[in-house]
Amino acid sequence: MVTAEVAERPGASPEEAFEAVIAAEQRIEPRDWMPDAYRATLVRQIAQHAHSEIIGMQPEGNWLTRAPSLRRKAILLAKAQDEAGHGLYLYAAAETLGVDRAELTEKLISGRQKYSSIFNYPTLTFADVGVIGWLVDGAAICNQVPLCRCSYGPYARAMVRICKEESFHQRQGYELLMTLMRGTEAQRRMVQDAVDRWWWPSLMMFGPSDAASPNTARSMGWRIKRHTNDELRQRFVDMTVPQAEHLGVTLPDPGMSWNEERGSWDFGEPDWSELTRVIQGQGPCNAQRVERRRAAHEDGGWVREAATAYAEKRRAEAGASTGTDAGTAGTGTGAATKTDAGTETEQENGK
Ligand code: FAQ
Repeated sequence: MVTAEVAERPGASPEEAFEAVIAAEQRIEPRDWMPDAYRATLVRQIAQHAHSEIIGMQPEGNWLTRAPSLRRKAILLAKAQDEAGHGLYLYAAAETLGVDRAELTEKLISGRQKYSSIFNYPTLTFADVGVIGWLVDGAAICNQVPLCRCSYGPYARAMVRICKEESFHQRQGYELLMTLMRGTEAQRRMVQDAVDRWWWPSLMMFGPSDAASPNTARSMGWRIKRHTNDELRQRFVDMTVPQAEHLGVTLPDPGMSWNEERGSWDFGEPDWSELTRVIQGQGPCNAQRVERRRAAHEDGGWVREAATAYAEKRRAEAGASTGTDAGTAGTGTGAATKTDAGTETEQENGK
């Protein structure tokens, strides 16, 4: 809610109230006035984030039927289910901004909205599942913990729960890799091969370099983003190097060295042309990922129809028993749906 002093000052314009809330480190909520560009930036980022969680189930889902033990299968299933849940919280957060989840899904499968580049790489062995947990979820945590302090309330609250679950994901990945590293020589080679393939794509998850990032300055001004892409990438490298040493793997960056002066690791430049290609849809698995998502969406059409018919029936029954008009009692209007999604997100995170 808008509670900053200046926001409550009689005669303060909506723009002044908005700026005051941001400056006071308070939260903008769905009913508050916000600039169109702030709304559009949030819709872009939250939708991209939600799509990433949903598409992100595919690379690991590839191993659900081939996990080497019942324990590993149960863990992987739980992780994939968490990711579906993250997608749902994030779509609900996006809906509080006045967009519709069906419309966002349509934009994803028609290539008009992005999802994270990282999910366009194949998972060739079971070690990839461990490396995704360790590196990809590790990078996601670095990027997402600051988003818990994002200026937009529903997004910030959704991130609190998501980050808790991502921590479990990272630990399960690291534990899987530790187990493999204690195994045979072939298993250790398999881990090293997976690290070699996922290291650079994981660094690229943080987005282009600051010099090539058109959105960072404005998003930081609005306190949507709290750190630049390069700052978070550095934080990830510093966190990961000792973990790699403990695990006994080599990070595939011969130029990496400790910089005493900065108290940080110097590391090589990712291949930015590869990131551009993958974002533009030319990564190894882009076509397959979007096609699977489209097929799943079409296959699920009957579920959506059945759920809609059931909701209508319940509404009609409720209207008949209270004597209220079904249209007024229900949540069929755009505004009501918007509000419901926001409240749901808040309740989820208040648990
Ligand atoms: N991939 O100006 P910037 C996860 C786009 S969740 C694709 O720097 P911004 C959990 C960017 O959208 C992973 N596109 O943009 C999990 C922009 O597009 P535009 C997802 C990218 O927004 C784990 C353009 O390039 N996490 O992993 C990428 O300020 C395991 C210019 O870039 C989030 O979405 C990329 N890597 O910063 C699930 C976190 N990077 O303007 C399953 C929230 C940039 O042309 C298994 N998002 N672009 O439309 C963010 O923090 C930010 O949006 C950034 C990009 C940091 C990703």
